Amino acid sequence: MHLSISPSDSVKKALDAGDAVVALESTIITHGMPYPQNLETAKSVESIVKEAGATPATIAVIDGQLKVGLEDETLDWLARCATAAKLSRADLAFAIASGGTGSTTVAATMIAAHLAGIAVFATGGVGGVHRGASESFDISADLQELSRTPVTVVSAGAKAILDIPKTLEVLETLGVPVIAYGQDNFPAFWSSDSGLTSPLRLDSEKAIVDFIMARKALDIEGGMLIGNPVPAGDEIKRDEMEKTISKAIDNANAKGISGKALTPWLLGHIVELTNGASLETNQALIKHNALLAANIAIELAKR
Ligand code: PSU
Ligand code: MN
Repeated sequence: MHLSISPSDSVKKALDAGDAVVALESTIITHGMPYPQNLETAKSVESIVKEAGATPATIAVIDGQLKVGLEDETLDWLARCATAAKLSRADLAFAIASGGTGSTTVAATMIAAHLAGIAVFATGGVGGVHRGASESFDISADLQELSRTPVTVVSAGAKAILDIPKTLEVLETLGVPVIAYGQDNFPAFWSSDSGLTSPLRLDSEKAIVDFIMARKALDIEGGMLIGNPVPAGDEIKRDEMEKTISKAIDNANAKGISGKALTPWLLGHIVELTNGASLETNQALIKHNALLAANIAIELAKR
């Protein structure tokens, strides 16, 4: 079987010219935010990347085709599609082989980006070790992916619904560099500060690209995780968020929500519990990440 990636015209042109391209995931569109905020956010994230001087490549599987860069109509359609599967490493190829349609998580977006030749990717928050993982064994495939696929992932940290200390521990075990951007502490998605010191800190795009190049020169496999703190004006403080999160997790447990459904369910429920405030923060942080990712991709394209 011959797998063809289907890059959009603009992505193909940018890749052929060696210009800066930023990969974007689609699970945040189909499972991470409600319509129409999901579409508005996806569109403004693409505009931010373009205005910064890079080309956005939103990734998804549509009718068995691995799309790298979505046409406006397709993005519009996907944002309203209630039946798209959530695809990670385990099921990306399944969707392609069976002609299915699905959105890509951080793990699956990294695989597709690397295949297409894209080295930088912007998301909201990566998956990680869930609270209670010692019982549930629920650890996102995003972490393993970071250890094997050479893509730099710009996030606002690990979602605070996770066990962040254990997530950092697993990343260290897997040899994944974790870098806080412009501060000492690792950010916690809705909050700029997780209360935990980040293993590494860098303060400029140039320093990040120097690090990417040094890892390449040493032939070290895998990607790296950048934690870009949510802007101060958009954050929800950690203490305030923590109350909402424990309530949401209790409700998820009471309803028996688990597996792939857990992250989307919690995100949706937290939007309800915060009367939409968490959604606004989510929108702000992903836009902020898109800009940093574009600047890293532009710096990388110069080398
Ligand atoms: N960040 C968001 N919203 C999301 C996600 C991340 O702001 O919906 C998605 C990403 O696609 C991430 C996935 O890869 O959640 C993690 O899911 P899980 O915990 O099931 O691996
Ligand atoms: Mn999981």
